[in-house]
Amino acid sequence: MQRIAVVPGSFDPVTRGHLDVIERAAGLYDELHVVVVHNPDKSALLPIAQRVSLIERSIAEAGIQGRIVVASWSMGLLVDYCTDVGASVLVKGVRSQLDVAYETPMAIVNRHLAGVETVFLLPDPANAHVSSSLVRQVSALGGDVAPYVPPAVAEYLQAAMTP
Ligand code: COD
Repeated sequence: MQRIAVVPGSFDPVTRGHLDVIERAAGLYDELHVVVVHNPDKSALLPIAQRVSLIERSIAEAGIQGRIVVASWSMGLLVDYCTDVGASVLVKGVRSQLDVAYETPMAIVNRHLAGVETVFLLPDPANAHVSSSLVRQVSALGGDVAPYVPPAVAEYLQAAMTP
């Protein structure tokens, strides 16, 4: 039986921390879906299609091995996407107690709703401080985001911020 997992996120934009989780998850499952989901609690910088494109470019640049599908989902519950593609696992990165507190109820509800389990990966310590919101802030204030994001994203943000 194929082991299929989903790595969901806002990915606004995708960071080196996300990419590390994607790469490690790709090594654990036969097929991985990286799914861009609108998070209504956050105000977005990039359109969803642009986030998908930057993830695709970043995965290609990094030469990440494995069968990876990049998609977006706005049709309802995330577990419905999982059911549609035959995925039984969600993979999420947890950097802190705050992430654990945010993710725990969702993990329990997703298991109750559809029997989808959530697997948590600890971040690489080199990326434990990295978040998309930090990247958006540094970029908006004219700082160098290259240490925090894949090259394709750094290039895109630099071009977008250049008057
Ligand atoms: N290192 C490791 N992991 C990281 C790092 C890092 N540096 N940065 C972020 N992560 C992890 C996050 O902890 C998260 O697991 C994932 O990467 C995505 O992060 P973000 O910030 O891009 O995305 P979020 O947190 O805004 O995404 C939230 C979801 C959209 C995934 C979430 O809201 C969700 O699962 N929604 C489901 C909607 C639903 O069906 N609800 C009903 C039942 S719960």
